[in-house]
Amino acid sequence: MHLYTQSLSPNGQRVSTFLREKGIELPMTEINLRAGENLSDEYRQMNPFGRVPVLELDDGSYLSESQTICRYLEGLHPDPNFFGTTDEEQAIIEMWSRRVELNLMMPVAQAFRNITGFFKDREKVVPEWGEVSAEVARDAVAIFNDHLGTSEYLTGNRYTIADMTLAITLNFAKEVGQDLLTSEHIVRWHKLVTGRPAFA
Ligand SMILES: N[C@@H](CCC(=O)N[C@@H](CS)C(=O)NCC(=O)O)C(=O)O
Repeated sequence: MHLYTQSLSPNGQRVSTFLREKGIELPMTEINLRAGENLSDEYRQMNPFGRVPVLELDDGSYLSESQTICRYLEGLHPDPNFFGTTDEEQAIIEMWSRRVELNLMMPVAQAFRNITGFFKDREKVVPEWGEVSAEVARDAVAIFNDHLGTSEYLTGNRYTIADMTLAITLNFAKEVGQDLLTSEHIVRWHKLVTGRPAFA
């Protein structure tokens, strides 16, 4: 297997944090997003959407979507478990993962991309959409904060892939000037999660 990634990007961090949590080492190639290496015809053979990360499997096929890559690696290395064991647990973890991705990670990314114009060389930038997205992200964080007032982690008393994605999203948001770590419960939870060695 071979990982193509940009380790500082949020989705790159999702896979690298997961690898550290699992104690897995993989050969990897850093893709220079700024230089548009992910937009070449050659790269798009691996992922037609031109995004990182991509995992090349031993049979020469490719997986993209960071959560899909993590799920595949969990199948190969089941312990420790981050995707749940019973049907119910797996469904609850997936529910929270999708809530984080769709309601927070996407708006944070849209706010970053449309307010800063970071990728204006490759996409249309709409600053007003960036501002709306930043507001959507703030509203979503309030909901996660309320939930974490009654739950140690997103899914009860166990740390999962959903917590990894939320912590990485909040770290990225702060780095790009969207500090969403302002409410009591989410701050408590964030300290707990980012105190793990995989986040060091
Ligand atoms: N849903 C995808 C999102 C991948 C994604 O958006 N990756 C970003 C880095 S965080 C990227 O490749 N950006 C480069 C670009 O937009 O040109 C996943 O989970 O892997």
